[in-house]
Amino acid sequence: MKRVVVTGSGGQIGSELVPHLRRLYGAERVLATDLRPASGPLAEGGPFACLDVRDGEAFSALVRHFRADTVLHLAGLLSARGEKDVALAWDVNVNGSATALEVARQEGTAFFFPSSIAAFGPSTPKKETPQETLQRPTTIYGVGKVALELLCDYYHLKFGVDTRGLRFPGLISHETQPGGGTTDYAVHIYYEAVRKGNYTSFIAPGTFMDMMYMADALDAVVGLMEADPARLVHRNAFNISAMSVDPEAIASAIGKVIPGFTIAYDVDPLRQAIAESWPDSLDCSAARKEWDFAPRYDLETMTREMLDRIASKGGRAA
Ligand code: NAD
Ligand code: AKB
Repeated sequence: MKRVVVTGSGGQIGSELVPHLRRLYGAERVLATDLRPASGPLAEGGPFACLDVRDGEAFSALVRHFRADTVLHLAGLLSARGEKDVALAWDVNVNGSATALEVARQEGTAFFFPSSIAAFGPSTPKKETPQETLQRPTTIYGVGKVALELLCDYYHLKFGVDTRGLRFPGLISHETQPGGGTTDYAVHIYYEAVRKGNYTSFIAPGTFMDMMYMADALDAVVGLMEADPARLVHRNAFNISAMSVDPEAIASAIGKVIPGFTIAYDVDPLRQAIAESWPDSLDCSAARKEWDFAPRYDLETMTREMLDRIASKGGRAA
């Protein structure tokens, strides 16, 4: 991974992955793209271009002119937003991703696809969900993730494209707000803790989902894309997680840093139903074995860092 094109780079992951890659490989070697013009570090820290991933010709031309060897394809709509606009979610998440994969084939690049815990459904074993198991998701977002996991494997087998993917859990970060997912509460809670000392959760107590701090997610993307292909038994996509938590567990970790912090509940039926259809906890042994996945942050260390960073920005989102 030496010359990289990143799609959807203005989102929660891309806004941190692009600067991370620019530090690793050099600013001029990472082309950030998104639908709309970027401002701030994304645009000022290195090359940026507007790109709708559904436009295959424009996409191919950018990758060719940049002489990219890797496409990291982050553009997409998250789970709750997808349920509110199914046609758009299908168009961007499936048609747009299939276009991106075809560009990678034509231009001879490696391809990274971010799958999700959403690739599982209610019939999947809920605890220590295996790497390979039943995948019958009940959201349009999850259906798209399964389709792309399979398509990425197909492109590897049929055309030799170096496709690799991660099933991200909910990602917790303090740079860019999450873009309409079910796990968003696990970010909002930290902002509200700093601003108000209390939080009203749209996810019910006792609802466990996998989560991970953004720093570990960035390391995981680089670790997987740099991994020796001879060690990879799996490709699309690896279970990864750093913790399995419910809102009470996060609230209790925050309470140790902000005494008196309280949590209340006003459950959103849409996002609660999605959360209940996902696993409680993933088995990440394949990622550990095949490319040494090892997250550094647990709930306590992540909580301290989230609260420190948000407080240092006066509780404001970037
Ligand atoms: P986000 O919603 O924060 O950002 C997505 C970006 O995609 C936005 O900047 C948006 O402008 C862009 N985009 C939307 N439609 C586009 C189009 N047609 N062409 C080009 N760009 C377009 O998402 P994120 O949280 O950064 O997630 C990135 C990827 O990782 C997504 O595929 C998501 O499903 C996956 N993922 C994220 C999480 C998480 O917790 N953040 C967890 C699992 C998987
Ligand atoms: C969402 O909640 O939609 C995402 C995800 C886990 O895929 N954060």
